[in-house]
Amino acid sequence: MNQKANTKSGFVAIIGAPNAGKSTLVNALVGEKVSIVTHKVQTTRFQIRGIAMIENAQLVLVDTPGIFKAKDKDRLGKSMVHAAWTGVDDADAIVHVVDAPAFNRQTHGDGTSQDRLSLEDTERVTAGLALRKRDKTYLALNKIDELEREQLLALIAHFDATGVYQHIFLISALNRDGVQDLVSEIVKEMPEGPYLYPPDQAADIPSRLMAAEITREKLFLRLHDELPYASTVETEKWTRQKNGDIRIDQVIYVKRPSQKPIVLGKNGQTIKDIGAKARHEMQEWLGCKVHLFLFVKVREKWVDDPARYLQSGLEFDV
Ligand SMILES: Nc1nc2c(ncn2[C@@H]2O[C@H](COP(=O)(O)OP(=O)(O)OP(=O)(O)O)[C@@H](O)[C@H]2O)c(=O)[nH]1
Ligand SMILES: [Mg+2]
Repeated sequence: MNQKANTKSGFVAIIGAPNAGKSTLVNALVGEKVSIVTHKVQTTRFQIRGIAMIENAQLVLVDTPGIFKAKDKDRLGKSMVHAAWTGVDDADAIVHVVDAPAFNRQTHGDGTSQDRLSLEDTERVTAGLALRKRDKTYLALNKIDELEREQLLALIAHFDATGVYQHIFLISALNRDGVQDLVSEIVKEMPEGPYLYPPDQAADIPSRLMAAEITREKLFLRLHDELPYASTVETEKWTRQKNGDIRIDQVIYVKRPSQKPIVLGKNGQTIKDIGAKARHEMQEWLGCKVHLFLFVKVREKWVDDPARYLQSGLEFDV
């Protein structure tokens, strides 16, 4: 008799407030870095699909931008939030990731202004999920490495009372604590069906875009306080050289002329450091030598330019 288990596959949307740890969780599940992570809010700008193979199941993890209250005029923000909810509506299962320590601080009155926003955004996500009334909706209370047991129990009680979630998991995406239980539950609930991607593929993101994301991560890590989040990176050229090396030319776009010297740094030292870190990571990812050329340009209107949105898979008019 043929005992071979049938294959399962499906989309799992990872949503939550900015900075909750969604991309960290996706990377932990995939087992390699497919989505950039920084300590800054609004790091992820569009849907990124990471692919995890777990026994006979293929989980397509859809990392989404954080859900927040975008101001009327904030076109980039609005299209990011739209991309996040689209991920939810297309998914077989939903994982709502919460920054549990931030939520805990805010409910005890000792939160920062960012904690307050995080709590408000978390409640916005819960409300959005309540409207959708979907099954296979899970809560992942993240960053439990920073919390005491009693604090966790209070949070569980709070979220349980909303009636939105079928299961609540306690995880540390950073240390992978509790991640296995979450995965087992998701796999159990995935529909049977053929794999959606080749089993050895880790991500569904074009290489040029991934390369741009790597540089954007290094840029944000280096210049978090000095640059507005609207700075962006684009890969202009990608050339495989005769000797097998890859040459990548990228442009860092800033919004104002005054931001250009910040990115360049004294004697070009800042951009040199950013470039060296990005190149190092690209070499690990691509498994060959990379020659990276970075240019800085000012483009005041990029957040209003439809072409830029299409390039990263965002919808302009939302
Ligand atoms: N202590 C702790 N920190 C974590 C954990 N998971 C993520 N972080 C940190 O939280 C910060 C945000 O992580 P990201 O994965 O970029 O968060 P995100 O939800 O994808 O953020 P956006 O893309 O901006 O919406 C980073 O500094 C992570 O290192 C965790 O389990 N424990
Ligand atoms: Mg992210």
